[in-house]
Amino acid sequence: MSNSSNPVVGIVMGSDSDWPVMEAAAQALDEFEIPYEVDVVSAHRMPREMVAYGENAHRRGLKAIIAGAGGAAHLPGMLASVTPLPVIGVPVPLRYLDGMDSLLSIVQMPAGVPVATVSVAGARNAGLLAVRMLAAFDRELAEKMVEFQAELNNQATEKGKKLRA
Ligand code: RP5
Repeated sequence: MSNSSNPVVGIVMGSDSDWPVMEAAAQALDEFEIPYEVDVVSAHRMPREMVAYGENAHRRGLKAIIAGAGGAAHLPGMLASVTPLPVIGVPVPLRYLDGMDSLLSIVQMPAGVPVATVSVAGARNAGLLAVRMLAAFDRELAEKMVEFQAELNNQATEKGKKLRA
């Protein structure tokens, strides 16, 4: 799945069962009109394809990878070990352990192989972080992010007004 033939962000996950969490990343990218692709690339069930995806991602024009996985969540870290691109890891909570297993599997990377880990089920922030990465080299996109932040401010201010009334 993709929203463009020239995606700049890859959203990948260990299983299609991760999609209900991961679709929030796609939604955030849609809001900023960022072209992306979506795929299942399991570190454990399809390791060779996973390595090929990571090794080729920058040559295909991707600028960042958002990788979600649950349980023994090795996908983000393994991708980070074979791609030069920034990898944003999304811990997907499974039935047991409240996502702590996924979080710790993703966040505890050895020095030299960074993964920017968002909160458990934090796929929306993963999408927004990818937008910020792209905005660092795109002034128009940076201005869109400024507007987005102003809107967040307005919403929070309105909530405060309602509570004070
Ligand atoms: C992980 O195993 C996936 O990322 C998923 O969160 C979990 C379970 O996968 P399924 O058994 O639902 O395919 O690799």
